[in-house]
Amino acid sequence: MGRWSMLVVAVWLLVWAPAPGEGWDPASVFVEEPLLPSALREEVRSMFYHGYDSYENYASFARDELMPLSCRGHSKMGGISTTLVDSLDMLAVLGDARRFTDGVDWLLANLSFDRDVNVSVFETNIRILGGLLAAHLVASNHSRALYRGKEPYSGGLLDLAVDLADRLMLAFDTPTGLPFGTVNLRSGVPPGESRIVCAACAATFSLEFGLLSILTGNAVYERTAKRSAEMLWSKRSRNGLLSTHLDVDQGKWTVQTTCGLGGDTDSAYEYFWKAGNAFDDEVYRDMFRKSHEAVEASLRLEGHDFLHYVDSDFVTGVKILNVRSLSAFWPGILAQMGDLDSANRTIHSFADIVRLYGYLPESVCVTRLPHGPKAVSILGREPFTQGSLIDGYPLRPELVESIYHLFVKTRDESLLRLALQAQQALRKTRVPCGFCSVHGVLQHQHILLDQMDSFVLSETFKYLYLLWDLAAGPECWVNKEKVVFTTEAHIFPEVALKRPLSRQLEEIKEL
Ligand code: DMJ
Repeated sequence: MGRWSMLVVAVWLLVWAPAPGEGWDPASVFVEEPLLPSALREEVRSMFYHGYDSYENYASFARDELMPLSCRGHSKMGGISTTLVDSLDMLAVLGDARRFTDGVDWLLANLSFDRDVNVSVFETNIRILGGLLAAHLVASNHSRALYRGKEPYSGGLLDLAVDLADRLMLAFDTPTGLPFGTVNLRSGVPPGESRIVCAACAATFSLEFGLLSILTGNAVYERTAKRSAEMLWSKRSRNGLLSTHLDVDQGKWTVQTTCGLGGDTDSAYEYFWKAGNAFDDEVYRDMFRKSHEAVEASLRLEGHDFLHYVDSDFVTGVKILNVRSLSAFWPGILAQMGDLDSANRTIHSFADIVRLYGYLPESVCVTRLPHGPKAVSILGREPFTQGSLIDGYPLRPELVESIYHLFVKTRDESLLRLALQAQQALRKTRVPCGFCSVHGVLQHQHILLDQMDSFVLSETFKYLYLLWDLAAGPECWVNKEKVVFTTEAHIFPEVALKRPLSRQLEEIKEL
């Protein structure tokens, strides 16, 4: 073989050759296996530890995320220990006092937000602020006895949370109250920062900022979150839906093409629902009620054997035939609302896609699915736009999250079979240093990538674990108490959220 041919083969091996476990046929993996909830729960526990211990050993707590193929870490999220903070309440779910205490002690000794780094306001809120607050509530709960440090816990995580929130708050200093997308943790909004923000990035603060207001007695956080959410809501389309991006100066939509429940809008709707309930807040409740009506009227696409929530055009309302992976949170909300039939049908339609491709691709056009022709004929002569194809599956939690919420309501065993299918697919992503995201899903290539997002540990494994725990006969405290899951699956006990809101505290102070 000549030198050039050898080079080509070497490059092919490095770049394209499938790693072990890649390119599998779904039929060979989704095989019948006994539904044994306690064994499957233990399997999830060991999967979580494989990811968490690999992060600690190969990335180190100082890094944000693990790179499971190269067995090292990255700090692309500011170098603020994202995976550690994101994982703490999962350690509490597992009852792992040793790792929980070690993690908290490590953060109290090492984590500082006084860093010259630019971070995403949205991601830092949901992963870090949410993670710190959830862990603070666990550590403060003496009866749970999960924090076993040398000294009693004295609120250090809450101090970190306040320090971080005050840095994020600088992003909201805009004419509309809509936040910039990025802040520098040390110096505020960076010069030249884009003045465009995504809808979800403007309205996914109510739970974290609301709880912070309750814990500190300082109303400013909760008010800031609400002002931004109300501003966003006031910009909804004629059909009552949000689009994806708007400017922070006037709140004008910049990309007026798409409305849907996928990325860039998803958690805005989720937080209308969750904040309305968590805080008994009529303003958020009304936003959700109207959002729900609009979603049902404009995004629902169904036949007798499928139900999808697709996208629509902001101006014309014409349907765009995307089924987006991130929108899989929606049936979980429907389940919590009590629309069990729609929740069940949507979840089963997502599961059909998983059976076809092995994983849920980021976006697939309805016409690609077995029931695609039927879906299109249901639309009849109504104009519609073809959807997009976005490949890849970064081990997202949304489908198992919804399965969990529906199982809470129905205890329907068919849901457990779908969860088992998700777990069977996750087994294929395991490598010696963790779990890998997947690319090439739509082509059944299943190429493993050097990426393990922190939400794999904080959400995907948490919902799976809690599901099997519920099915086995609940042992975990989360399944025995009333809790609210943030969009990053951080656990906020309802009793903490039902304390008087800061607004009321302010009123009390004024008496
Ligand atoms: C998580 O970080 C959060 O759930 C967020 O709201 C959007 N999706 C990712 C996981 O898919």
